Amino acid sequence: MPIFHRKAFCMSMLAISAALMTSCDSGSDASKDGVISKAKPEPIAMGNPAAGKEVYRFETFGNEGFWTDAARMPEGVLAAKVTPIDALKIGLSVDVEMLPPALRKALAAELATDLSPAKAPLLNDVKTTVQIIEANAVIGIVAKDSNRDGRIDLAKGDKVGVSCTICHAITDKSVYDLPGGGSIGRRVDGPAALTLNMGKLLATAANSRAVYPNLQLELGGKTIGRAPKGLTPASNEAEVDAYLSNPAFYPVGTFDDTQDGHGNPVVNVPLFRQDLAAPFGSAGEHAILENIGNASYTSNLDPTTLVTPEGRAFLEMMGGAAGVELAAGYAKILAETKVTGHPFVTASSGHPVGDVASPVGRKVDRTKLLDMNAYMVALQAPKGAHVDTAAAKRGRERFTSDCTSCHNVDQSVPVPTILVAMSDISPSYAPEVLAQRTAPLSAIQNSPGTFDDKMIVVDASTRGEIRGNALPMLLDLDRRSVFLHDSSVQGLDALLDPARGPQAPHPFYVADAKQRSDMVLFLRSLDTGDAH
Ligand code: HEC
Ligand code: HEC
Ligand SMILES: [Ca+2]
Ligand SMILES: [Ca+2]
Ligand SMILES: [Ca+2]
Repeated sequence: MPIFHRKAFCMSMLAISAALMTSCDSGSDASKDGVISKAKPEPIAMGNPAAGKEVYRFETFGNEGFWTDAARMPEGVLAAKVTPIDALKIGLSVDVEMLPPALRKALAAELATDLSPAKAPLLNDVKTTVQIIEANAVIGIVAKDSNRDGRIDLAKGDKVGVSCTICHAITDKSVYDLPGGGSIGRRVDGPAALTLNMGKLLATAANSRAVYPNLQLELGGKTIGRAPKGLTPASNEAEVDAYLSNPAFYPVGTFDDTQDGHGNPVVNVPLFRQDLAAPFGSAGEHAILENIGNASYTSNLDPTTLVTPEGRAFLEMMGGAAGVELAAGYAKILAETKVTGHPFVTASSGHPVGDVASPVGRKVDRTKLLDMNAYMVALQAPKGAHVDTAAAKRGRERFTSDCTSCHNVDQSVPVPTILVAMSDISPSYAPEVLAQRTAPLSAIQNSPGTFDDKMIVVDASTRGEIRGNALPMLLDLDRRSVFLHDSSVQGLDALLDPARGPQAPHPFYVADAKQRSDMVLFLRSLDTGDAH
């Protein structure tokens, strides 16, 4: 079992990255306050948090063109007769305060029944789903008055888009909670949507082939991901839906945010207290907060930007021949499925392609991104679990001695900004180089297992940093059931149990079961309050 002596760890890292000099400075007062990195995160540019709340919840920058006309989500909802109960099973959440009072009352009455079609007709009727969407009450699914007639009616040409909240908000469950699924209650922005089945939701669209760049594909005759076979431009709607709907390929609570043709969904993360979270993304690919929002809006929430000349240049820069093949296949699908008028997202163009600030050469309105930054900084983390104080104290002591070569004890200060090299967090990391790229980009490479899959193409080399893992905020852990960014470990006890083996990713264990239990309680109790 690898034992991390702070010094040894820093030495091995130093060989790789001079940036670590700051965090491994021997003058660090790590032992005193448990803060290991003095490297300050980039200051966050901030606008107006109240305006940012609206952006966070409802801004789409026109991506309803993609979700309604290209992926055809509403058409799929109608075709599959997705009832409100089905929507909750997919993990969608409903903001009760957005519902018209009469509907709110009727649904409350039905929720008190056995939910059978006889006793709960509205909850078993797709027409109610449409009503709830039109009321803008499904968190993250944004209905727009696209035909500008002053009301929202999907049957009359109004459209729905997607906002950040679909993955980065929940409810307080005050009205209803479907265990393992969605909930109904007051909106809570910030916590990750851990029970959202994003794969299944994408499959619900009538033209799921439109999210081709985010699927597990066969490129250059090869495929990487959890499915045995990759999808191709010839794969039909049913085949794409089967991939997306299979939680063994696309786990619940994850989203495949890398448009690289690899099947590498990663766990949704919280967006509260983003002043503590830099660098952003599990590969630490973003140092600047607004850049990840821009990337999300300009490519993940409207993938059709990838077949613009700039998008194609970006794919080629990132993926070489595989990127060119991906773009060609995607263009073929868009033509075949009669998707026109793309890209849909409203953004300025002419920015440098491949720059972290404008990957596909586009930028959405910066004022809105900075407003949203302010909101994501202002959102507070939930309180930690109430646990036995003596046990948590023992856990804290063990954590302070064993885990602070990387993590802070105090979660009210920014996480250390270092990236932990893949070989340091995953002893079995043995990447095979698949393609070389122009500096500063690292080579495209893949190691057996899923732990490095997010980073096959995407890593922090775009900003001159190493390939590795950013440190997560150890917050809201009590609500989590799967751990590590690839969703590979079930439960905190399992994460810390040496039974996972010395070669497993994050092999930092507490062998004694009693001490492990103390550590788990300590971790579950963490919040940004006093440092326990
Ligand atoms: C469909 C789901 C989904 C949507 C929509 C989405 N995100 Fe995310 N977001 C994720 C996932 C999954 C991650 C984790 C990525 C990783 O681990 O590499 C993430 C990570 C982030 C992070 C990094 C946080 C950290 O602690 O490192 C930020 C910031 C972020 N998202 C902002 C946004 C913004 C802003 C929007 C809206 C423009 C948005 N996201 C839309 C799923 C989503
Ligand atoms: C070598 C650095 C390092 C050490 C030592 C280390 N961790 Fe981690 N830890 C990380 C990184 C990096 C991640 C994020 C991994 C990922 O992205 O999947 C992480 C993730 C976690 C998570 C999961 C959070 C999540 O969101 O899934 C927990 C919990 C955790 N560590 C606890 C511990 C404990 C307890 C110890 C000591 C027994 C420890 N860590 C030691 C680097 C380290
Ligand atoms: Ca479909
Ligand atoms: Ca991917
Ligand atoms: Ca791999």
